[in-house]
Order: sequence, then structure tokens, then C-alpha cells
Amino acid sequence: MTENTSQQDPKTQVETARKAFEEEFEDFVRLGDYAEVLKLPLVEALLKRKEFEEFCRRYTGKKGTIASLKKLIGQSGPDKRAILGSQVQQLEKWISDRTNQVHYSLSAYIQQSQLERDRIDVTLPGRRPRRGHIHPITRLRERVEDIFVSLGYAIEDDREIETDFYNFDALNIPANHPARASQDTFYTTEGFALRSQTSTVQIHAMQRRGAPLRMIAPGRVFRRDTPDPTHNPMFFQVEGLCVDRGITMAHLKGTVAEFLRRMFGAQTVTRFRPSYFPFTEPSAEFDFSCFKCGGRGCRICKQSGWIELGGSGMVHPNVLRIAGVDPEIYSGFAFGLGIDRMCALMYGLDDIRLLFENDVRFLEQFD
Ligand code: FA5
Repeated sequence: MTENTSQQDPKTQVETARKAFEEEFEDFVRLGDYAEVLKLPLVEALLKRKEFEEFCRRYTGKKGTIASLKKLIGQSGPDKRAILGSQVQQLEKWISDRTNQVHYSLSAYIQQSQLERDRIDVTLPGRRPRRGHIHPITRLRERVEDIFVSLGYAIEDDREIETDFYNFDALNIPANHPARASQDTFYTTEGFALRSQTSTVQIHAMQRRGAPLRMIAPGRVFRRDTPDPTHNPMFFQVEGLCVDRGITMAHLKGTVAEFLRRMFGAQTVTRFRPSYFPFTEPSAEFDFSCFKCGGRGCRICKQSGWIELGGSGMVHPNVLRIAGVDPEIYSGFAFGLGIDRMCALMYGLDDIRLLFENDVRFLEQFD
């Protein structure tokens, strides 16, 4: 209560308070009508409620007008105390009667609108997440892995960045050897290179695990090849290595033939052609009878009846020695095949670049 009003006699102060309330309440009175409140947007109703609560607090709060008037009751003489008490009480009741309706309609409307806003219809169907699937190269790699694991081979996963030593020297390809040119790769200034073949894992695996050893190493390799329908600068190979006492070319042929039979069917025939790789001696490339025409000749095998798959041979004694395996005691065979071209053949693709363009419309076909 202001300085001015506190100098008035208590009865007048009660009257002044009533008038002041009535005047201010004018701004809120229409909110006692639920139909009026319904016209407000929720945010505005929230604002109005806040304003209204502040207004009410100024009259009926702990430090409000009614509380100050109640203090006057105690201070007035015994003859006036009862009358003043009843006047203040009446004013308090009158204020609460008038404000109750506004409180009620504002709160009811706000509660209803918030419920409406937050309502979740649990019966609506959910949004189905788009299910992806495994890339055809990965699927093929997993098939190859499954077959070799069932033949007792371990799977080695190794680095893609190599030193010259592992990519070339340890594989019996010294500097200036012509075989380096056909596997030119990407070099860093610190003398590291992206591996150009998974044969690097032969060395790491023998150094790590010694002999005897049976492992395959699927992985990414890199070459400075110009992209075309059968070449990519990045592609996948699977390396195989078996080192033990008395391992011969017969073991190599039997293993590769069994792998291809499990991969393409029991009728599959394998053939070996003499070849050259610096890290195997003797070396051979292997082909298998076309899975589509069974060897009669078709578009896939370019009418030859055969599909070329990879290189192989008996591990060169220099390679065994450099990896810490005694070639006087142990011998071994190794093979390597590219899975991108195999994948393209199996799915009838005429361009392996499609496999890495990541066009979802293309990849979706392999679900
Ligand atoms: C090798 O890389 C030897 N390391 C294989 C080997 C391992 C021989 C163990 C002896 C013992 P080659 O360079 O031929 O060999 O590559 C093997 C396969 O990789 C090829 O048959 C082919 O399928 C695939 N390939 C080669 N270059 C590319 C390329 N640019 N894009 C896609 N596939 C390729």
C-alpha cells in the first residue's frame, strides 16, 4: 500500500483497495468466460495466466494488499477491530470469488490444449527404417572365407599401407625388377606405399606365426591402373598360403579345385597354366570351367569355356627364408585371386566400376 493510502483510516483503505482491484480486474474479467478463452492461442493463454497470477499475488499474496490490511486489524482499537476484521474478510472473499472463475477457465483451457498438442497416437503405424544389405563384394568375400575356414584355414586381416620391403623386396622383387612396373602403386613421401597385392600378408603371417601355417587374407589393394570395365585402381584380392613339411603342387591343385567346386558346384573343372610370379616357383595361373555354360562357351566366358581367376605357385625359397621359415624343412603353396572380377562375372555385370560407384539403384538389386 502506498504512503498516501496508509495515512487514510482503515475503513477507507479497505474501500480504496476494493476500487483498485476492480479497476485492474477489468482487464481480466472477460477471461472468466470459457468461450472467450477458447479464442486465444495457447502461448497467449500462458502469458495471460502469468500476468493474472502476478495480479492476484499483489492482492492476496503474502505481501499483498489483503495481508497489509490484516495487519491493521491488530493495530486498531478494540471497538473497531471486529468491524474492520469483517470488512477485510469480506473483501478477501469477494476478490477470491471474482478471480476463481478466471483461474478455472484459463487453467482448464491450457491443460486441454497441452494434452492435445502432446498427444501421441499409439495406433498409428511406425515409420519403417530402410533396411540396408551387404555389398555384393562383401557377400562374395564372406562366401570365400566360409569355404576356407571349413578347410581349416585362419583368416588374416592386415595393413593396407606398406613399406617397399613387404610389398616388393620380401616378395623377391628387388628394386629395378620389371615386375614392379606392372604393380605400380601409390607412394607417400615417407617411403610408404598402398599395397598392390595381398601377397604382403604372406610375409607378415609367417613372421608372426611361423610354420606350419594355413591362412587366407582377404583385403583391399591398390594399383595405378586406369579405370576401365575390368580395372579399378582399388580392388579386392584374397591371398591363400599353406606352409608345412612336404607341401607340393598337388596340394595346391587339390585345394584350389576343392574351393572352386564348393564355390561354383561339384561339376566345376579347374585348370592350371604355367606362369611367372617372382615370389613363387614354379608358378601357375588357374582357370575354372564357366559356371554359366559348363564349358561349352558363352558370353560370360567369351566363348572360351574357361574363366581366369588368379595366380598361384610354390612359395619361393627366398620368400620363406626372408620371413624366417627354413626352406630346407618347410615348403608351401600360395595363391591370389581378385574378387571384383569374379563378382562381376557371377552377377553378369559388364563393368566392375559399377561396384564402387555407390549408386543405390544399382546396389539395391543385390538384396
Ligand atoms: C597378383 O596380384 C599376385 N599377388 C597373385 C599371386 C598370389 C600369385 C600368390 C602367386 C601366388 P595379379 O597381378 O595377376 O597377381 O592379380 C591377381 C588378380 O587381381 C587378377 O587375376 C585380377 O582378378 C585382379 N586384378 C588385377 N588388377 C586389377 C584391377 N586393376 N582391377 C580389378 N582387379 C584386378
